[in-house]
Amino acid sequence: MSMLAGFAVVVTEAAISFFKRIHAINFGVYGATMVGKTTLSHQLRTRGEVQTINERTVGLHRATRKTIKLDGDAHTIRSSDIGGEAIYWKEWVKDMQIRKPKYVIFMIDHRHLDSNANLDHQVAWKFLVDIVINDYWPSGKRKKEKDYPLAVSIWANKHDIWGDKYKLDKEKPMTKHEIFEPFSYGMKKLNDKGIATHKFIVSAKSEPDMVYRGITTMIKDY
Ligand SMILES: Nc1nc2c(ncn2[C@@H]2O[C@H](COP(=O)(O)OP(=O)(O)OP(=O)(O)O)[C@@H](O)[C@H]2O)c(=O)[nH]1
Ligand SMILES: [Mg+2]
Repeated sequence: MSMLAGFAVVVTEAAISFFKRIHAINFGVYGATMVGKTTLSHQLRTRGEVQTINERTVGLHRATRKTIKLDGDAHTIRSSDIGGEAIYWKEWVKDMQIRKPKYVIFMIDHRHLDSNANLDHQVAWKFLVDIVINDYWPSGKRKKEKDYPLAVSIWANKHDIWGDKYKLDKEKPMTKHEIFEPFSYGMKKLNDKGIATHKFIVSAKSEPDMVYRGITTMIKDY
């Protein structure tokens, strides 16, 4: 390679890296109350152990930028923190309609494994999937191509709490873990609509590298 061509490669790489840092990719983070959405938002801004959060999020907190760096690769994302109690689900819809997230993270924890009677995640998931696959927004406005996310990922959070009780089978990939089972029908509906789905296990409170890897994988793979 001539010196000039080498210089051009270096300049191009620097420009791409600068663009990735400046250009924020919209993420939507949703899920039932207490799954760890606010914790995730803090993790993306601080990287480290996030303090225990005792307050429920009320309504929608304006979207903020977060720059994450993993293996020398930096990306800037933008996400809002919205309450997970059912009264705030209409705010998830507004957030999707206004910001049009390219990537959606639906967070869950292990409460449905602890109790068959607990349907918090399943009900919230059905609500989300119906909104995402519908051709129309609830306002009646017809969706355009850019109104659909590229991918929806289910993040099973709090692995530090449930990991010992509901162990990962070493023979099986992480995506086959029983924690994801109730969500497969909704994932199929998303796939049928041409939206990719993804599964991930994290500990938003205490495992920044897992969190950063989850975000980077979504951006790179979809
Ligand atoms: N051990 C552990 N606790 C977590 C983790 N993520 C969140 N928590 C705790 O779970 C509780 C709920 O977390 P939040 O981040 O407030 O949950 P949320 O989804 O924002 O809840 P809403 O605002 O009501 O929608 C808090 O006490 C957190 O400290 C985790 O990965 N591990
Ligand atoms: Mg919250």
